[in-house]
Amino acid sequence: MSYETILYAKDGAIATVTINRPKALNALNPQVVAELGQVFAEIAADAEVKVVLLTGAGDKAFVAGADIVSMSVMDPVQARNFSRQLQEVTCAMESLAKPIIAVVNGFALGGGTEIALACDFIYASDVSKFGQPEINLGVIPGAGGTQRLSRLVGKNWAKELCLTGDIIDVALAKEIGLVNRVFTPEELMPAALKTAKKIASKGRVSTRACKELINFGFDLPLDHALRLEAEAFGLCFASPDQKEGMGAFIEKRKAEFKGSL
Ligand code: DAK
Repeated sequence: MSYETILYAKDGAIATVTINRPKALNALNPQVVAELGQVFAEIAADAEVKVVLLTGAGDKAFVAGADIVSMSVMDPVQARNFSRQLQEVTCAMESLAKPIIAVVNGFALGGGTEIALACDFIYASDVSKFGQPEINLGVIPGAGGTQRLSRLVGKNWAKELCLTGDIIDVALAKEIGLVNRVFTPEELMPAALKTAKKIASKGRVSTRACKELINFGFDLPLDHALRLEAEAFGLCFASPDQKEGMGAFIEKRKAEFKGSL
């Protein structure tokens, strides 16, 4: 499939999606959001891909938010459709059976922070900045900023960010747990790739189970979530990767996981 506002590259089991509107700091207009939906559907159907890197083109921004120029002329129905479109993409990312690492290389604001939050974790360069500035535009975060952000960093930090609209630097983003790791701009992509390759070397069934249990078990009562964990643990024994992993340990060799989903 070909795309106009994103770049899609595949190297074996690693797919890289680059939002490519650097002149507008990779702001999310309806076409970008539609193409993100398409590329994640393509990735979901591609058995070869095991891990995804999501980043922004250029050296200034990951995503500076939803495109304010496009939004400024929307009527209520168009705004509602755009809203659903973005919510569906973030939910599809969360539901994707393959981990997505957000590789944040500059501003991640508004919808940019929200897209990063829908990934499985965030690696960022030391020049990155985060924030939910929607309140300055007379609106609120609409793609998870009030929900995924508060679940990740706690209600009080989420409230401070959403209510002030402040843009915070990466050091504070790391301190509050929004970002996992920080690198120089040059080190960022190689580090993300190294982690992606490590994850891609694991079994598909166990990787998927970990992502799904952490995402969808988190908000359940603990005893319910633990039961789901036990079911998924059992399911791993249906995969050849369980035999390979335990067999390799006993034979004192490196495991090679080749099971399919
Ligand atoms: N939209 C459109 N264009 C943008 C943009 C944006 N969000 N951010 C930057 N640009 C454009 C600028 O207009 C400028 O274009 P030209 O003037 O060159 O044509 C170019 O990118 C470079 O930006 P600046 O000249 O402003 O660069 P600076 O370094 O001076 O400033 C900045 C960088 C990131 C601090 C500044 O550009 C800025 O404040 N940008 C806006 C950030 C922002 O407010 N983002 C939040 C947008 S609201 C929803 C889901 C999600 C959302 C809404 C609903 N539903 C599911 C309900 C999300 C909402 C948002 O994200």
